[in-house]
Amino acid sequence: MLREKTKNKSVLVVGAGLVGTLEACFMAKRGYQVHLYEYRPDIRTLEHVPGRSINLAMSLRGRTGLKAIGVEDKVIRDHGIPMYGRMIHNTDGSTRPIPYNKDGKCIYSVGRRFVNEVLLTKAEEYPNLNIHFTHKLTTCRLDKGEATFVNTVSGEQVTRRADLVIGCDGAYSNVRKSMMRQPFFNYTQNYIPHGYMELCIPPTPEGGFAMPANYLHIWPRGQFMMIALPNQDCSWTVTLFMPFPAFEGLSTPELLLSYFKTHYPDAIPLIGREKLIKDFFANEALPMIYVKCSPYHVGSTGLLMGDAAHAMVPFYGQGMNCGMEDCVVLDELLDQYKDDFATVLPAYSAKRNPDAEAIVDLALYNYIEMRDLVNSRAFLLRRKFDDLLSTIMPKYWLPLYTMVTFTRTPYHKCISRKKWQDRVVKHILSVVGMAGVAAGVFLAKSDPLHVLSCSHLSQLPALLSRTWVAATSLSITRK
Ligand code: FAD
Ligand code: EGO
Repeated sequence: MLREKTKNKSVLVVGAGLVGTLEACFMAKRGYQVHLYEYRPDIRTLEHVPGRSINLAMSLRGRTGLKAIGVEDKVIRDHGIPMYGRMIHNTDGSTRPIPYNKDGKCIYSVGRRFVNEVLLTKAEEYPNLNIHFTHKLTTCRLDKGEATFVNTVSGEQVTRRADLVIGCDGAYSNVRKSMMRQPFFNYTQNYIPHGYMELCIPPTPEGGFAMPANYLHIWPRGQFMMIALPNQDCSWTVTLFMPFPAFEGLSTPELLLSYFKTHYPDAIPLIGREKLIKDFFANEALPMIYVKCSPYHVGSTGLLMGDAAHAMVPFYGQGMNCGMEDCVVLDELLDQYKDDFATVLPAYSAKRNPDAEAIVDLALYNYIEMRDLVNSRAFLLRRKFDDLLSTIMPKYWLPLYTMVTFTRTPYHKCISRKKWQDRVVKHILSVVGMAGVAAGVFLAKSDPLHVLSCSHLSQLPALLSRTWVAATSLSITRK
């Protein structure tokens, strides 16, 4: 089974999170000698795993990665909870479901720990893959394919060499840090003013879900937002997003309760008054960062993937999905260029960077848009508008969220199509507006003064033709 070309080559993956473990499996499947290093102990042996976000929304891009190594069914069919749409919660406690689409497409709520464990167990099935837990990367020389770890149990230092070192060590990547002094490596990181805190809605006394289970629940409140994703044990993980000063302002149980009464009254009995107070003050608000850098490779011996390469704010539910798609994209390029790292790595940087930066931008854009939609009515209206257009023009109007979540359209193309759509909407609206003016003029029975003041009407034919040209050129490029 193992291929001649790859079996004598070694790959070292740093970080056994969602992306690192998946990437290690991909490389083991190709026949490489893979060593996977992880700072933490084996999470399968821990009772409690510290860290962020208990569950995540998984969609097509993530599933494509899981499928390639044969664990999609295990995660999605046996474990994932389908969410067929959003459930919008209004301030008065009323709710409204909005399906993602007509054909029953859905996203899945999956447990971070479960997915990571399935991947680790899969990784152990490859005889050419070794996992080294409790090894923290301290320094690395990517240009030499070298990495140094400290064994956090014994204190011992080990330096390893490989043909390729892949950094999948998350948003605060140490591997990335080692690239900072390399000429032409560009890097930015930004914190947003919001923090997040995870709370929990327990199962009902009967042991069922306290809210309709197959939805992503959203409480849109402008600057404040809250979402909830279902867990296997019928509980919900609730994530509260607020600017950090607002978290600090909620300094007493009274202030917390009155804040919830104002913004999320229906959530108080769901979480439970006492539990809300206990959990809120036992937890802390966590920051959100986004990172862009380029290129992702160093020569033919170093590469960054997942959050290490492109951490994003969680407002699109795409961080893990994008990281898992990274693995698929690299695998395709390894096929295309016959596992020649010197060709594959630059090609990967060139192909993936525009798409990764596009989804980092889209996630940030969603943050700003959701933050500025003052209430759930505004949220609904925006969604309705998008859905209306896709009903009128289902052939070439996919709402942005649909394109990102339910297709593998390269992220940068999602943005260019969205921009194109926005231009068409503007044209349609101005044509409609012009037609309105024309009707007004007609009704004014050709009062010469009035007509003069509407001289921009002469632009109408041009506008109409532009809209038409745009529409036809799209239908051509679509074929
Ligand atoms: P990580 O999951 O951070 O894994 C990095 C691994 O590297 C860890 O195991 C860590 O211990 C290890 N490591 C770190 N440093 C070292 C070192 N020096 N030496 C050795 N090992 C090291 N994405 C979605 O697709 N859908 C969602 O719904 C979603 N919701 C989210 C909600 C929140 C609140 C947040 C914060 C993120 C969310 N994401 C979501 C994003 C998702 O969590 C990340 O994109 C994903 O975890 C990235 O995986 P990764 O393997 O690249 O990094
Ligand atoms: C108008 C209406 C403009 C993450 C709606 C933009 C994101 C954005 C954080 C949801 C769903 C998975 C998520 C929708 C929009 C996860 C997501 C969405 C949140 C917050 C999230 C949707 C975890 C943006 N997907 N999404 O439309 O259902 O719309 F609300 Cl705060």
